[in-house]
This record gives sequence, C-alpha cells and structure tokens, in this order.
Amino acid sequence: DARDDTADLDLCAREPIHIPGAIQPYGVLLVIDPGTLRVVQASANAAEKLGAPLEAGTSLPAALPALAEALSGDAALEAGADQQRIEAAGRHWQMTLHRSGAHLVAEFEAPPAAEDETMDRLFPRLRRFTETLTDDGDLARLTGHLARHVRALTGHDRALVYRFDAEWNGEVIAEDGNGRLPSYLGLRFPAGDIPAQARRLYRLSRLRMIPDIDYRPVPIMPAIDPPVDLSLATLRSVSPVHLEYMRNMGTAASMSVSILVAGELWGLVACHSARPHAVSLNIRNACDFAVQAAAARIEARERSAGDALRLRLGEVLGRLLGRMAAASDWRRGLVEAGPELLAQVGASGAAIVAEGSYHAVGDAPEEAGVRAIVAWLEARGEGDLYATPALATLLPEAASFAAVASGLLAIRISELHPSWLLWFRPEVVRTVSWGGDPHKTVAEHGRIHPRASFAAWQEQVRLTALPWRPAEITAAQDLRAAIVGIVLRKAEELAALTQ
Ligand code: BLA
Repeated sequence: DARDDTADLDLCAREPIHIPGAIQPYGVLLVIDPGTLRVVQASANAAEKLGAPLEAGTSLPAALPALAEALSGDAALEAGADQQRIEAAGRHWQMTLHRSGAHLVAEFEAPPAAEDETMDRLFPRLRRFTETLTDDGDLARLTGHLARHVRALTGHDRALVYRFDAEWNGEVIAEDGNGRLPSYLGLRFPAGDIPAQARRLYRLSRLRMIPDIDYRPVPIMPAIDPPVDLSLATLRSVSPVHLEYMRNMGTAASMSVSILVAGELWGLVACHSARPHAVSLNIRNACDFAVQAAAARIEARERSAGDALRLRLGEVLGRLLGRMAAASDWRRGLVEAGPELLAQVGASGAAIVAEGSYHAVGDAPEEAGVRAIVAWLEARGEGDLYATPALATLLPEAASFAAVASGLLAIRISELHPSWLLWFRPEVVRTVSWGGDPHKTVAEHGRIHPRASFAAWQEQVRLTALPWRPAEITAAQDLRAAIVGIVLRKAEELAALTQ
C-alpha cells in the first residue's frame, strides 16, 4: 500500500552513497594529506597498479616522486578538480584530482589506447555538435540530437534523455539505440528509482560510470573515522540496490550525465549496454561538454518561454486594472472583464466570493461547491495564495465537480473577511505509461529490492488538471496586490467622504 511505499523509499534515500569506503576496479584511488604529502588511504589495488608501496603513512616524494611533483604545484592544490598525466609503473596514467574536506583525492585511470579518442580527434566532433545545436529551438529535436551524439561518442547500446517532472518522476523524452536493448521512449519512471540523495549528488558531480555491474568493490584502506566523502570521486563504488535494478533491466553497464538547468537537476542522459562497456576519461569529458552545451540551449529556451508568458500576463493585468479602476465596484470590473480574468492565469472558470456576494465567470462549480472550497481554505488557515492541480485528492467532496474544477488557484482578497478570488481548471484524464508497476518495490529482511519487471504498465490519472505554471502563480499574486491596493484606496476615499 501507499504507506509502505513511502517507508521503503525513505529507506532508499537514507543509504549513505557518498561514503561507500570502496571503489570500482577500473582505476586506483589515493587519499592524500596535502600538508605532509603522505598517503592517508589507498585503494587495495594501488601498490600493484602504480608499482609503488602506497599504504597509509607512505611519503609520496619517496614512493612516487612524479605524483609528489604533480601535487606540489600551487595550481594542483588550489584546483577544485584537475586532470593531468603522470607516469607510474612504467606507463602513463590520467590523474583526476579534487579536494574532499581536509584531504586531496587522486584517481588514476589508464589512458585510452585508441587514436580517435585523443582531443585533436574529439574536438572537431564536439564543435560540429555545438554548431548544429544553435538551430534547434525544438526540444524533441534538440534532445534527440543529444542522445544520438552521446551514443556515437560512447558506443553504448542505448542512450536516452530522461527528464524530471515537479515530483521527480522522470520521462524518457528522447532515445537512440542499436536495438540490442528495449526502447523506453515515452515511458515514465517513479521518483524512487533515483532517490533524493542520489539526485543531490548528481547536481554536484555531473558524470558517473558503471562499466560492469558484476565488479568486485576494491576497499579503500585503512577505514578512517570520519570516512572520506567520495561524492566527487569518479571511481566511487555504487549502491548495491542500483546494481540489482540494472540487472533486472537487463543492463550490464551504464553511464549517466546530469543535465543542469539554472543550477537544478533538469534531467539525465543515461546510457546502457547489455554487455560490460567502459568509456575512457577523454570520451567522458567530451560527453560532459556536449551535455552542458545542450543544457545551456535548454536553459535559454525555458527562459525565453517564461519571459514571453510573463510579458503577456503583464499586459492582461494592465487591462484588468483599467477595468477595475473604471468600474464603481472592482468586483463588477473583474466580472465584466471575464475573458481577461481567465487569461490572467490560463483558467477556464473563476468565482469571486465574499460573505454577502457571489460572482462567477466561465466554467465554475455551483455556488454551494465554491462556498465549500472557501470554507475549506479558511479552515486550513491558508495564506494569501493557494494552488493545486488536484483539488479532489485533498477535498473529497470536490470530486463531484472535478470536471470543471480539478485545478484550483485561489487568492485571498481581504485579511478581515473570508473574501476570495478563485480560478478553476478542468480535469484532464490522461494515461501514463510507467516503465514497470511503480508500486512493486519490495522490502525483504530489512533490505529494499527494486521491481523486477520494466514492461510498460498503464495507469489512468484522474481528478487532475494541468499544473499551474510559476508565471501564472506570479500573475495571480500581482493581481492580488493590485486588488488589495484598489480596495484600500476605495476604502480611504469612502472614509474621506464620510468625515
Ligand atoms: C541511481 N538510478 C540511478 C541512476 C539511474 C537510475 C540512471 C544513476 C546511476 C547510473 O548512471 O546508472 C535510474 N536508470 C534509471 C532509470 C532509468 C534507467 C529511471 O535506465 C530509466 C530508463 N533504485 C530503485 C530503488 C532504490 C534505488 C527501489 O529502484 C532504493 C534503494 C536506488 N538508484 C538508487 C541509488 C542510486 C540510483 C541509491 C545511486 C547509485 C550511486 O550513484 O551510488
């Protein structure tokens, strides 16, 4: 049932994925004290791979002079994250460096062998990609283009663009694949599939890779207290629940890149393969660059759409103000301006309710229904503004008029009397296709298991209107401020007359 779902998901969100104490085996990790240049912790494979004794306490200038030198530059120590080449055990390594608390974390990966993975080969491809992006005003085309480009870079079997909604459910809005894995295009996935702490982490650290879900974690030794925060470590060992999820999906390898819009996690580009599949650091950097370039286009698009809407709503407000000022009673002014009153927030009905008066415009519930909504708002002690796209899920008696009023946007006009302006939106019944029944998460012996099937699962969503957009909510606030100003001015004029 719903309560158990929530408990399970809380459990998921509590897993401390930033301190696993282990890495994946596709590289080597050292935790270093920047003051003394001594090793604080080393992944258990460090000595063998880097060909030097690297247990805790080892002095780097003696054990790995090349590394000590790379670390001693000011730039290396100041950098938030830095990449450079160093030589160890007779070969080159790509080293990525970042700070974690008082420590430096150095990660080492073998450089790509393939000639076409050098920056001079990758750069022209990236340039062509960003050039074509500038023409793409259309989101489906832009994200489709992004999925194709990222998959062409990484060689995974499938790449998809996954977009979060307001509740952190996600939808696959673009996809590119070679047919080896099923298509998820158009499917939704519940918020719990990427729990809150993982989403927080993916805002800080944009790219992650799991080359082989059957890997054996390499411990970082010795364990220390408090443990080192590996949020920004590429090699960080991942949640076993997520590995089980990938197994259930028939995927052996993944890589995902955060799409950040206005600093928030907007979505992910997620890549999968049916067989183990690793992607070199150079290619990952190229993917990060491509995704950031696309994210900037998405941000520009969203900002200009928001600006256009705000401009239009501002014009409507101006006309409404004119009507209210010209009318003897502001309520009459608003009712006479019916279509504009609705356009102000994109509603299909409205009602203005005070103790002694009632006016309706467009498609509104019966007066008794509207008064029931007002009584409910008053009883909840709501502030000056209240908005919901699904009134009947909160106020059961609203189900009887859900067809006209599933969406409610309400502003309180007077602090003294229960006097409200309400806008309504009709129910929009939709069918949502989920990637598997989202209620199938199971808890067993205190451990959570992800659902086993990802076959499309249809759900009818009822009693829900299109959500109110931020610009529409702002427009309602602006109208409220204007009304309160007019009501006050009229009251003052009246007071002056009667003096
Ligand atoms: C992480 N879950 C993830 C990641 C993705 C998804 C993309 C990022 C890691 C990666 O790139 O592989 C989810 N993968 C999806 C989705 C699709 C996909 C939605 O392909 C759709 C096409 N997951 C669960 C449950 C839990 C859970 C019940 O289903 C609860 C414990 C946890 N998922 C979970 C955790 C992580 C995760 C903890 C973080 C893994 C990590 O970075 O350590």
